[in-house]
Amino acid sequence: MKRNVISMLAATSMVATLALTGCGGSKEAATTAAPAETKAAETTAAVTEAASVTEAAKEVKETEAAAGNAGGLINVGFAQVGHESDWRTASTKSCQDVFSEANGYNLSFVDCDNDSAAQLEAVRSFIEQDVDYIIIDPIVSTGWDTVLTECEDAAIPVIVIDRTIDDSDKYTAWVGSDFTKEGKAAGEWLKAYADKKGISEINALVISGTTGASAQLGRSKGFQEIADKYGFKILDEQTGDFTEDGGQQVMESYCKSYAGKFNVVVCQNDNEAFGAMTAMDNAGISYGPNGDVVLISFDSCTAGLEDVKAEKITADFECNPLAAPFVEQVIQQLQKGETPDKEVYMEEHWFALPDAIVDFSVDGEAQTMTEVTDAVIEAQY
Ligand code: GZL
Repeated sequence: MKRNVISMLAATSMVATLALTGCGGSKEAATTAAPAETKAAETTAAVTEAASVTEAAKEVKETEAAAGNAGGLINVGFAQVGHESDWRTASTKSCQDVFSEANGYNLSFVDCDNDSAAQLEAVRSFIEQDVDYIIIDPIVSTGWDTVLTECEDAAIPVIVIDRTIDDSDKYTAWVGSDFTKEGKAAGEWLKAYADKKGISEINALVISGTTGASAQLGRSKGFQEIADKYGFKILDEQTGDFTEDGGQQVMESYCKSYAGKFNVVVCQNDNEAFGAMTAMDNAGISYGPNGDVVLISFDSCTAGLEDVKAEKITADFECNPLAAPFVEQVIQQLQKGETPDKEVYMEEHWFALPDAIVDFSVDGEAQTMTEVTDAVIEAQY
């Protein structure tokens, strides 16, 4: 019934649009057949009609969402980036645990395998299914306005998690992290740590995340800003696509091209760091608090913190994957007709062993570091 209602409303809307643009006959015919004052009246009427159709679609959707579907479940479509990292696994599990049938949800989950075209297709399939809400973790930050307009026309609220959408604001809320702050924190920590250790010159190699992902854009931007501030040299930056294989391949190339020329490696997630460590092991390059290379990572997944404790990664900058409980809060607000905040930032921590815990600030705000202990590792995602 709901699909028929929405289709009828859409058809009316099309008729209204046709009248507005003079389509359904040549533009010239629409322009010459009616004197100006009649045309203006027709246009006004069409605009009014189109607006009322969209409003009606929204009312149908709100009624349906409030009632849930036949089983009282709230239908949620989730277009996930993929399965490229430990972080991603935790993010997926968080959503599947929260949006369970026991909690009153029917979750349609699509693993988009890092394929942007597949992700747009998944969102359109959710529109076809006429879900109540759509969750998107955008693989890349652009190319979204058209499909978000389609969601808006179907009166389906969109909640963005984790990475950001930078070319459209046609979504209800975003829940995620400040990636630029993460990059700045890594840079400011490195400066404080280098000063403590008497490292006078920083020659860094960066293994970045998926090109165009807001996590990559933000971490690169933030670290570069601090590198410029203190005169770090960034010898190279290549993408490891947030994967272990990608991190290893890039690091193998770096070990050949920059042998003996670098003393810092920045990996934009733990899985890249795992790959980089394999490559440096194979090249006989030492890393960690007692090695020749300071290894910095992001995400702070359990395995990453284990490598901090094992004195391999010197500092790990967390990105919290457990967004689902906050997304559910947004959905519950919408169910009650309330307006959620447009942005919800996740809490994050900066991890190291005691010797690498130093005082530093980001944009003038003093930062706290967390010591990696067995208990901290046990509690991590
Ligand atoms: C960051 C997230 C990134 C992680 C990677 O919020 O999008 O994608 O840092 C993951 O581990 O692949």
